[in-house]
Amino acid sequence: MARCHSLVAVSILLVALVPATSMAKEFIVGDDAGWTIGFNYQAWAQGKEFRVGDTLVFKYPEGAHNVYKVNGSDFQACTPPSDSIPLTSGNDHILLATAGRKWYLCGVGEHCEIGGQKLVITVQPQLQSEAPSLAPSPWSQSMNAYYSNSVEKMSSIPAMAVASLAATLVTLTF
Ligand SMILES: [Cu+2]
Repeated sequence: MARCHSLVAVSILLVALVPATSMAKEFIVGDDAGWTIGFNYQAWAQGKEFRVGDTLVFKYPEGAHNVYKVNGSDFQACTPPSDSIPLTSGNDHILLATAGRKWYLCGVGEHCEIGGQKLVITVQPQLQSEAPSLAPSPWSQSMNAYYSNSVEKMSSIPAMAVASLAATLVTLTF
């Protein structure tokens, strides 16, 4: 019976803690200025830490601008590729799914060339495990290993926290 209870408790812990500790952020490009001309997006991006799982939101009056995701050379030249379709909703969410350099520009008129409406960012990989605050017992280390494998890339800090908590709890209830 104890085993049953502790398994239920561990499951509840997992469900309760993992989503709450997810660290994904949402960046409103340009903050209050939004996506527009005459704004320094390089200055805006400077010092910000973009990570896989975060979201960029381009906000602008629908029809006034658009958003193309481009490569580095198109970015330099301010030319959106003719075969790609821009985002045009005025509230465009882009999930940063992979690490690396990402380039965006507005394809309306000369907003990119003259208006400087272009953004380049570097997306970092998701945060990997940092040292857990509790000294791990051999058992909780194996729990950590288990959880990082099974929960896979779900941010490993919460996974480790959950594993430590779960380990403590199981030890107590057994
Ligand atoms: Cu524009």
